[in-house]
Amino acid sequence: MMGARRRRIESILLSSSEPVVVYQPIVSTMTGELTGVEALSRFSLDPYRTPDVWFAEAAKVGLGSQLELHAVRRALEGLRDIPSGYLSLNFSAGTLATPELAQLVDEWSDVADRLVFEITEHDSIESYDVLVGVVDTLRSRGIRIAVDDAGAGYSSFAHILELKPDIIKLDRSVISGLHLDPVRRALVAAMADFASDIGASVVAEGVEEVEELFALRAAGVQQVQGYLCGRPGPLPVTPVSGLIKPPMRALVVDDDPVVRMIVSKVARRAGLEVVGEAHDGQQAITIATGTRPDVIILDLEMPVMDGLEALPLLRRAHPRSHIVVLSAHERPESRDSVIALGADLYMAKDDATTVLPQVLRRLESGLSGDGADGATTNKVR
Ligand code: G
Ligand code: MN
Repeated sequence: MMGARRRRIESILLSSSEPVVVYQPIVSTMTGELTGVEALSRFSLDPYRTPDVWFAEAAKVGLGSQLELHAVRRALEGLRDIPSGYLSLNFSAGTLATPELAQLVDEWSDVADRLVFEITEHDSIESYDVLVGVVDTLRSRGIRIAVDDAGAGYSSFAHILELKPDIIKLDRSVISGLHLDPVRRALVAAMADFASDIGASVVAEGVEEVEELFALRAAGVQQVQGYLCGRPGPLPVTPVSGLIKPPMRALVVDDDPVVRMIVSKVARRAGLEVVGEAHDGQQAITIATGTRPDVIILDLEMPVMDGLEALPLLRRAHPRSHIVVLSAHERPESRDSVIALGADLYMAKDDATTVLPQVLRRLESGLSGDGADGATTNKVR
């Protein structure tokens, strides 16, 4: 019995056509452009079995790493037909520590910076010592490390803490329906914050709905993978186009770092990209010249050059930008002068977390019209 199963895996290892490798696009939530592709194995043998069943069977007969390496060698043959971006390959932790893997990395060292190794591990790892050493070596060669299926296995937090990955791939079970579920959304946003704090990025897996995509972008997730953007298939990979328009780009100007942090977060949650933060009018002008933001959120009272002085200069240099003035002390006379100097909207700082998100979301979704309740609007271009 065992003999027949082992022989079946051995015949795959000798095959030059099994498994068939398919490639799935991974795209930027900001631009819709391809950032990378993941190679996935498909076995066309009888009886049909999903790939995880074949890999599990191989592991049972002691050929798990052999089969993974065979599949990865086949996947790497496609690299020359992937013009840009990275190629993501799946490994279990055990396979990463084999001498065959070290040899394979030597062979492909000239393209190491285009390779991502996904660690797919559903079992808990007793000691990370060996694995962390292996991962550090791979990283020193230029290979990026991803933790796969994060949020699915009971030990994925431990993997993340120990391996300090470059990429965290959030499992479909966390992503699915997040636009309808504030708890999932909060978890994903927290993971995106966490990733950016450790210099990593998040790939959301299993994205099937366009609403999920926009909720992911608003949560700060940079990359997505799923049927929505493209199913796994033969090369060349072409992601579905026209799905993503680039977000509006915002500049946040306030001398108080806490206000800057809150307003930036509000802007990101509304789906905007924050391209800069400035602490006075002078710095705002410099950054705006370099980044040409679509939206400028401007404080009035600031040292060096205040908002009233900067406003007409910003307006003249950026006639098409939306300028929203946030004032600590809302006064009718400053409201009028601010609008006269070219602001589109004037609102109190107290409304930064209530009215501002509505205004920004409305701008971002391309809807014009009056500002939301509580804000004075001049014109919304
Ligand atoms: O474990 P890992 O995340 O590497 O597995 C990816 C698997 O998920 C592949 O078998 C792939 O075909 C499948 N997959 C990819 N995108 C989607 C999706 O949008 N929805 C579903 N249901 N499955 C997907
Ligand atoms: Mn994977």
